[in-house]
Amino acid sequence: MERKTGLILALDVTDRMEAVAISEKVSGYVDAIKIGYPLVLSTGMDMISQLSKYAPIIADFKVADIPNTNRLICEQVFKAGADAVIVQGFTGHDSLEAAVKLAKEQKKDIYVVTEMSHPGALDFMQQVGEGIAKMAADAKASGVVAPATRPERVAEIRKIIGNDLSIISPGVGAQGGSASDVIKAGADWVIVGRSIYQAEDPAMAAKKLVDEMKEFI
Ligand code: O7M
Repeated sequence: MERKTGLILALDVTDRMEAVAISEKVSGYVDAIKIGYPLVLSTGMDMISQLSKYAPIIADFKVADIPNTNRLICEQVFKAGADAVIVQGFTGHDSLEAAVKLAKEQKKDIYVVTEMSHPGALDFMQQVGEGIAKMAADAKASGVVAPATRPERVAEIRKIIGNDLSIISPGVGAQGGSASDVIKAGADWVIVGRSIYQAEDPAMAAKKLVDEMKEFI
């Protein structure tokens, strides 16, 4: 994924027309559009190819299965037109490697969730986040997902993965994180949903974030 603005839209709306209208409005400000269960379950897998004309599509299915099933899922998602798939890391190295191998064959990207951005991530996930980050680097994934709500953790994860992997970071705005703070801590992209798609003027909201990050990118 090429970094021009540092912004990824998380398009968690459930209406096809609304999804298309927002994508059209913000396409000049985003490097990718992340879509997941809310939009795909309500509209269908063809939403991926329909939106791919506005920006590269990151399919957020947080895939978490045995290696063979991970591969089968990623195969279908790439076939539908996605440029990247998000997988969970807690399933371990073999599950991740199956997804990365397929992605490399198809010149696509895999992003691995380390520690999530919500408060409940402290119950279990934070304790394994650093190990998952190391595993993602060893497996040569394209990048990891790390929390904008905890820039200090993003800085830690950056130290572990070095500069070969990207960090894409959700939790800005509605969850309390700051775009410029997490970019300064080492993230390459912020993933932003509600602060853009619920804004009165989504393009203006996206532009504001891009302007805020500009000097740190
Ligand atoms: O900006 P929001 O809070 O409206 O949306 C954030 C998006 O990022 C939403 O699609 C979440 O499902 C996703 N997300 C998190 O909020 N926290 C995480 O730790 C991980 C993700 C995510 O994208 O995982 C791949």
